[in-house]
Amino acid sequence: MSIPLPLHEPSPGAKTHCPYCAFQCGTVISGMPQANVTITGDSDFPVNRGRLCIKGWTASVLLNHSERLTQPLVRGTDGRLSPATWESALDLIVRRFQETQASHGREAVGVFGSGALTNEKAYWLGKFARVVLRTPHIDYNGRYCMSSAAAAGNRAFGIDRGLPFPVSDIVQARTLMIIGSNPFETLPPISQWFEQQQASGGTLIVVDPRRTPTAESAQIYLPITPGSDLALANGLLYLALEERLLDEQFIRTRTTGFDAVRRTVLAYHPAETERRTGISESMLRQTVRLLAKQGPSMILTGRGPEQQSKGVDTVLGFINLALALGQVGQPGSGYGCLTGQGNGQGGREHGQKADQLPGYRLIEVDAHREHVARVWGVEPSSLPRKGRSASELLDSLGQPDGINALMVMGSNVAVASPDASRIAKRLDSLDFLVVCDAFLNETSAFADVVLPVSQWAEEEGTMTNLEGRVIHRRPAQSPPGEVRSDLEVIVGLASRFGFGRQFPSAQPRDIFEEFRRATSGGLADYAGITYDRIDEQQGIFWPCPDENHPGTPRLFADRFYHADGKAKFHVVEDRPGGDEPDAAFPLYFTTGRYLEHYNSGAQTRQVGELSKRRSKPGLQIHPELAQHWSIDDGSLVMIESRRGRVEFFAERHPGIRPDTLFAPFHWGGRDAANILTQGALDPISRMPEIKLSAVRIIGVRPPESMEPRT
Ligand SMILES: Nc1nc2c(c(=O)[nH]1)N[C@H]1C(S)=C(S)[C@@H](COP(=O)(O)OP(=O)(O)OC[C@H]3O[C@@H](n4cnc5c(=O)[nH]c(N)nc54)[C@H](O)[C@@H]3O)O[C@H]1N2
Ligand SMILES: Nc1nc2c(c(=O)[nH]1)N[C@H]1C(S)=C(S)[C@@H](COP(=O)(O)OP(=O)(O)OC[C@H]3O[C@@H](n4cnc5c(=O)[nH]c(N)nc54)[C@H](O)[C@@H]3O)O[C@H]1N2
Ligand code: SF4
Ligand SMILES: [Mo]
Repeated sequence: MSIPLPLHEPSPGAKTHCPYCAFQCGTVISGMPQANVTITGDSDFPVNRGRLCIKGWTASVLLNHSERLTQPLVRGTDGRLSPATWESALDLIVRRFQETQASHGREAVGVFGSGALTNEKAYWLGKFARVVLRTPHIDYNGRYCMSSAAAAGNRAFGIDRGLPFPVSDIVQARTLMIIGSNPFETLPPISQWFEQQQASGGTLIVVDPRRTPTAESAQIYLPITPGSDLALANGLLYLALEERLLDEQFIRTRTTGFDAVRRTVLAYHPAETERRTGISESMLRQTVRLLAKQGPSMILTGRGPEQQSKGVDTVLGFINLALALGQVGQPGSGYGCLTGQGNGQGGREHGQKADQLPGYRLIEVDAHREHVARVWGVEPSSLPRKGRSASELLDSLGQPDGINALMVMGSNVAVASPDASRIAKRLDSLDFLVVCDAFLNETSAFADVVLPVSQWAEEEGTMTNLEGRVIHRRPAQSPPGEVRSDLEVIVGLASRFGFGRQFPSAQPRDIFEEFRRATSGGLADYAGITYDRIDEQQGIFWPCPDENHPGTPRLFADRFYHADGKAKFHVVEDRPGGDEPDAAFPLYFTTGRYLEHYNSGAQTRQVGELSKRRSKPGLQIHPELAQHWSIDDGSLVMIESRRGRVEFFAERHPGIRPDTLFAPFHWGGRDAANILTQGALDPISRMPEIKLSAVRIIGVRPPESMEPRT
């Protein structure tokens, strides 16, 4: 079967959005299609207001790139990937999936999705796994990203929307505390909102083991010991109690469960909090007084406190604090999580997470199964139950009772997963791997079939940004060669499996209509959103239950989303991480991002200008620690954890804690920071602990010995 490609006439000056992060900057793509494309910021789009970061305006390079995949590739008996026709590639996938399921059972086929996929793709992929493959094992890279904050939001507020208010609300926060996020480098155009906040007299507090560019811009910087954020949250609440800073009326009328929390935090004495977090008692007192007395105050978290084996409890700790101070609900106040991937928000709402169905419905709730099964025209009992989380799914590859055949759409798991050497072995032990991507990457190196798919500016769909604003990704040019869309891949496979009726179209607009019905009545209700309404209103905030509904920019003004309308406090206790420093591995190792690269680097390492600026990962190290080891800038430093070794070049930086080393995770192979990291899981969110590992320095070579690697 071949589906005609949607041909879009080139439209110079086409407005769309950036391919990368959750800020989803509005962009204007101009120039001749297939050549000399330029990308500029869309000054009409109210989130970035014309600004872009360097990744956004260099993304044009990806469109007509020489390394772009344009034909399906199939691994031959010679072990090499060679061009094949779409028919033969799709036929092969279906045959191998069927053989795997016949010999090992339905659950032996798995699917791995992505927060980079549009809502339409995420929806179609989740339906494909549940209806066609009937496997419970579908999960996605958002598990590494948003899952802890999402679980905490659901527990405390009864709903998970990263920011429960528009970014413009930041301006009204007189006190703003950012914990473990570095938005000046990870969501750069957001800095305009912080600048405005400070210009109108607001105070910015940043909590990070490194003095990042974001921390540099703050009035108060708290250099926290890695992994001690939960102790900080409880310690601040202790001080709020002691100094009688609580909003008792808010606690009484809008929340439940505070008494138990009050009892537990009484154990978090300031001296102990100071010892645990490395933040002085006077700084702790100053912080809590500002949050309580200089309101409205806002607390935002990023991946620092979330990517820990206690990530959910940590976020709940900060939500407890915001609720106890009565700082939730009015403009300029509240707790928010800064979402990461382009569609990190929508990606977690529409059914590619192991426990979820579209509209933020839950796969283990009968009423939810019935609604979605009705829309899909299948028996509710035919839908699988909850499957394995991302880390557990990957760890089961090739194992007894594990996954034998896997399809990956939109993630470079070989680079992005903790304990990467172990994941490489797991990928290698698969019987069959399919990767859909626009470029080859470290994961497709293990693939049996690679399918070339279209990129953002060649396709249409909706994305949901960090504010919960649903936006319109518009096509600017048609895809090259034989490239097809992810949606066409799914439809091509489904029809070969005999499910053409359930997957009647690969057109995003058609799929969106079914998707609206599937989400209708769910928490993440998109039923009232249409492409036209998005265009007219510069995006629509969910929930939006019908076409006359204006959308919901602000949640929580009058009520929370639990049945009683109240927010819930949760008792949370500090505990050690999965791999704390000890005598043998005395240093903290943490990871994060450079401004110039995006995630696994699969896309940005293809962009010459970005690679020139940052061609490999550096190791951030405090000058005192460096001196102890005779490390200069550029020295090659071998780092070891209990999982493996990586050699980085040193970058001395007085802004990092002397007990902590930092490296970005944007590179693969021997440069992969994830060789060192560990995957202890949060018991609730199943988030792996990529922000916290114990390491030691085992060797130093001088800068001049830098020879090219073979
Ligand atoms: N340039 C760029 N921008 C991006 C991305 C990218 O790869 N590159 N990726 C996008 C995605 S998917 C995401 S999820 C977001 C992530 O955005 P951020 O959350 O801002 O990014 P990270 O650099 O992962 O982590 C933030 C900070 O956490 C700190 N940290 C480490 N350990 C701890 C700790 O124990 N406690 C505390 N409090 N802080 C700690 C790190 O030093 C780091 O500065 O960025 C998005 N935007
Ligand atoms: N040590 C450490 N590890 C981390 C993190 C960390 O902070 N530290 N952060 C984690 C986080 S927050 C995240 S989000 C992950 C991200 O890491 P990954 O899951 O690897 O995500 P990306 O590198 O963004 O993208 C992966 C691939 O998707 C492709 N792609 C993009 N759009 C599409 C599409 O529409 N369709 C298809 N088929 N392919 C597409 C790209 O070309 C790329 O090859 O990494 C996690 N890993
Ligand atoms: S990477 Fe993020 S901040 Fe940079 S231009 Fe793209 S959407 Fe905007
Ligand atoms: Mo992320």
